[in-house]
Parts: sequence; C-alpha cells; structure tokens
Amino acid sequence: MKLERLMKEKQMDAILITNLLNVRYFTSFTGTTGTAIIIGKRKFFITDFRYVEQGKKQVEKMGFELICENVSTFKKIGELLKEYDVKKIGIENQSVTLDQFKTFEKNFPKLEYIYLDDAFTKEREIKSEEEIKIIKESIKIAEKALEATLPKIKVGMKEKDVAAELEYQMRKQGADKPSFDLIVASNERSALPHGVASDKLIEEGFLTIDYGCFYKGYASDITRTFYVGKNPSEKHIEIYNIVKEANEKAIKAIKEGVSVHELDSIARDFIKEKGYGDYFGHGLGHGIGLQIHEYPGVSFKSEDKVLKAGMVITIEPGIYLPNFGGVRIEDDILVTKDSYEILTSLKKDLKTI
Ligand SMILES: [Mn+2]
Repeated sequence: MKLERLMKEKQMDAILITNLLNVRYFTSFTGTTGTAIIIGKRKFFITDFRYVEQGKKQVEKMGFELICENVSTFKKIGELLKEYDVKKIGIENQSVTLDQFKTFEKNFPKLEYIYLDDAFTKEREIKSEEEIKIIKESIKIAEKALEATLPKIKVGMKEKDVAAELEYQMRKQGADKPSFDLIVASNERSALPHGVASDKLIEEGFLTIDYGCFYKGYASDITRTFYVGKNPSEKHIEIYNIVKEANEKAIKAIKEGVSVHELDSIARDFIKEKGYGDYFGHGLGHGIGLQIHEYPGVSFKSEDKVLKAGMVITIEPGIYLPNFGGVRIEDDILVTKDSYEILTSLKKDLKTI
C-alpha cells in the first residue's frame, strides 16, 4: 500500500491528507468535505453529517473508518493525535494554508511536522487499470461531443457559442463538467496558445479547439486545429503538416524508459529544423488524471525523468505565428512497457469546415 510505504520511508507515525484530490485518490470519497488521517495501521476519514451515507459506501471499501464530526474536524484530529500519541506527522505543505499550519503548531507544539511536498501527486502519476478505463471514457465522451459540435460551426458564430455548444454536448454525453475553460480560437487568435473562447466571431482561417471534460473525476485533454473555409493557403498547409509530423514523431518514440526531455526534443528539434523553432515556446505535454495537468511534465522545463508504463500523457506541439494564426494538435497517450497506446482517435489530417 502506497501510504504505508510512504510512512515507513519517512518514519512517520501519521499522515494527514487534506487536499481533496488526494483524499479522493486514497479514500475514493467524491464529496467536498473530508479529511483523512492515517495513524499507524488505522485509517480514519472525517466528514460531516451531509456525507455520512455516501462517505461510508465510498471509504469503507478502501479500509477507512468513517468519523462524523459536525463541529470541528480540527478538534477531532487533535483527539486522535493524543489518543495514539503521535509524534511525527506528514502534512501536505503544498496545500495546507498558512493559517491551518499556524493553528496546528499552536495547538500541537510538540509535534514534528514532515513536509510531504509532492509525494502524493507523484504517487498519482502511474495509473491503475481502473483509472485508465475511466480516462478512456472521458476521452470518448469528449470526442463524441466535438463530432456533434463540428457541423454546427459556421463563419460569423461567436467563439463563446462554439464553446457553449461543445460543453453542452460533453455534458449530454455524460461528462461531469469541462476539464478547463475551453479554448476556441479563430484565425489570428489561434496564434494565442491559450486563447480561451471570446466574443470574437469565427472567420476564415485556422480554428483551434483545445478542450476536454472530467468524467468520474478524470480529465481528458484534446486539441484539434481546423481550417474554416475552403482554400487554406500554402502557408496554412505547411505549418499544419509540420505540427502534425512533430506530434506523430514524438508519439512514435514513446515507451517506458524514454526520458521526457528526449521526447520534448524530438518534436522541438523537428520544428526547429523546419524553421519554426521560435514559434513553439511551450512544453510538449503533461500527465493527465484527477487534474488536467499532473506529473509527469513532458517538457524541456520539467524535471527530467523517464516514462513508465501506466503514465498517461499528452503530446501537443504547436506553431504560433503572430497576426497569422497557429496550430496545435494534442493527443492523449498511455505509456506501455514496449510502446504506447494512442487513446484519442479523432483524425489529424487538415480538415476544412
Ligand atoms: Mn494539454
């Protein structure tokens, strides 16, 4: 069990899990109020009246004992710490607020605090079979939604209306909600790597749609760039195909053992070689899971590490030419022992709409 291993490694008597995504990961609890505390071999989950029924069903399967505390979770934690004579406790220093920490220190001055840093998020980077199944569903929902939206896109429509339609279609297919503010960027706005849908009207030129949804808590993240109009210029076709080739080259190199820097370079060097190196300024990709961006980073900027089977990453090279337009093509990929599985299935040839 991951938590027990962590406790042993850092010689802690207890671990406090307060970040809701990590609470969800370790306890299966999907509500909005809950704290987990592991003390030795005992695992407790503290929530309030509203979540007792739901909480029991979810956390008991994971070996947690539910404690209902309606007044102060903090007081309850204090009682447990005392009862079990805890001396050394791991806390999520990246998400505990300074106020919470001060209250802790004031009330438990003798406790030794171990900063867990990103230990939990690192645990989450390799997905279980169950998680992979859910991510695949999340992607399928997003893809069906885009297919249903594309025929409705017309010149003169607002970017925001395209985003609204796409969100509606995702929810109709079963999504919980969009995984981030949808990017719908028409013509010269497609040169903005993060062109969140605006009031701009769709016009002839590139149209970049970067979107995804949460399904059962797990994110999908897909980008496709289209050409609105019948006759893309040679330049449009040229940069589109360079990005597509960079995307495909990087994907082909994926397997356990390849480093993220190496992967980033494959796409980056290719784009540079074609003369557009200055126009690809962001990283190649990132892990997806309970968060839209999680470990591992797949970028020249991220910590270099090797891919491991079970990681789910995006590959999303792009070229952005100011006052002209930009292209990004993003797929979601499962790393396997000897190669990869492309989880996204939307076509990548330049499509005119
Ligand atoms: Mn992405």
